[in-house]
Amino acid sequence: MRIEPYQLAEHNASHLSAHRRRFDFLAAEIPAVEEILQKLIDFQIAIPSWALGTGGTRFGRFPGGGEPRSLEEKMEDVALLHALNRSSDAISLHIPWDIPKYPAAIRTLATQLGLRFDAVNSNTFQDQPGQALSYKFGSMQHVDKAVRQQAVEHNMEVIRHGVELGSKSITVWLSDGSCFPGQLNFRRAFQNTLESLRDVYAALPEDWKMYVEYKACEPNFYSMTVGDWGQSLLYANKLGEKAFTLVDLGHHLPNANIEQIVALLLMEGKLGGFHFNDSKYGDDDLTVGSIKPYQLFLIFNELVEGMDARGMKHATDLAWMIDASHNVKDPLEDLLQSVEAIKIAYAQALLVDKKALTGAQLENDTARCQEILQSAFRTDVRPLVAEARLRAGGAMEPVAFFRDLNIREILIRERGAKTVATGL
Ligand SMILES: [Mn+2]
Repeated sequence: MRIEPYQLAEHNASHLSAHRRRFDFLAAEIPAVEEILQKLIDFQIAIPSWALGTGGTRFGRFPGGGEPRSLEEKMEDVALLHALNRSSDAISLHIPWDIPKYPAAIRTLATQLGLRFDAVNSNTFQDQPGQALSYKFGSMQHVDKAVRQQAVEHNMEVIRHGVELGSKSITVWLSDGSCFPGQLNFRRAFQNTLESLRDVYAALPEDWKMYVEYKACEPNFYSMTVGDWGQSLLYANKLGEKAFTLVDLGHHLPNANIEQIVALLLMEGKLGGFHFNDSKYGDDDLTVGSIKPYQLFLIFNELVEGMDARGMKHATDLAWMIDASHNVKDPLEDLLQSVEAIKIAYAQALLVDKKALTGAQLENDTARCQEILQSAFRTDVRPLVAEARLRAGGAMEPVAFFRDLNIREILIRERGAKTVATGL
């Protein structure tokens, strides 16, 4: 469905006077407000194709209706999100769930919808129908060269699909590892994986990047062959300058200091991208900012500080993506909330008084350091984020707009109540 400009205008008009009051109050306190607004307008977060349908757990799935039935409809849903928040101008595809049958037509549709293709994602964590060899005991780490070769060829195919669409990067997440002590020779698993990744790396086009995503556990529960940022960084360093580490917020052991990981990867020039989600226990894939908003702010504080230290462009020099999916919310409302949480944390990080913080750090004034960080975190920046969205042509209150227009009901009428987005 398409959002008409008059619908946005009516919605925004109804919220305008309250917004102006809040925004003017806040803006008066922020000297660099125009600069911050521009950064917020520029900052875009890619939407993964698999987040547009209701997620499941291993116990069940409760589809909500009106889910996209095809790649085209997934792109329409992302365009809908982008129309509301003006911050979701890219889609990240998963192969083989989203193989474009007619790439030229898909590219044209993307242009019409104003969307880009973010990183393409390969899948060697499942066996696909008709697949010759099984990934039950791993893919790139497998003891059988033929299985490794099959995984390499799949990744090369993913790159070819990405090239057809104008994508510039591939994210490789491997479920490889072991469930029981003794099952794997760790060194052999690493070497096999490195050799496989090297073959894929060699097939990268000149202007492409490869993101090596790590995960601490699940589906393997004794060891993961790309289990943490150190292992990912080892692979990335050995592969070459087009290979980077990708941080997924849900892929760490409990209480890991993710902000420190981010700072060091940025220092090494090896942070490639981000998968945003939130979690209480493990890879819960909950809405960004729903459980630990302070941690998200601290991560953004390191991102902003580390990118500025290297003269990087916040909006474009790293790949920003959401990777969340679950059972009990409307997926589009969930994504609107996630994008909002990311922009709030980013805006708060932009408010940190860096000069004062550096001064306090150099004087070992620990209490002052905390005051400076928490002063930014406790600022209600929602009017700033709303103002940026308004100036970019979006909706003042995206979730309210989504509900007021009964968008889910319209999608159910268009697509049916029992549609299932492809994927797990
Ligand atoms: Mn991920």
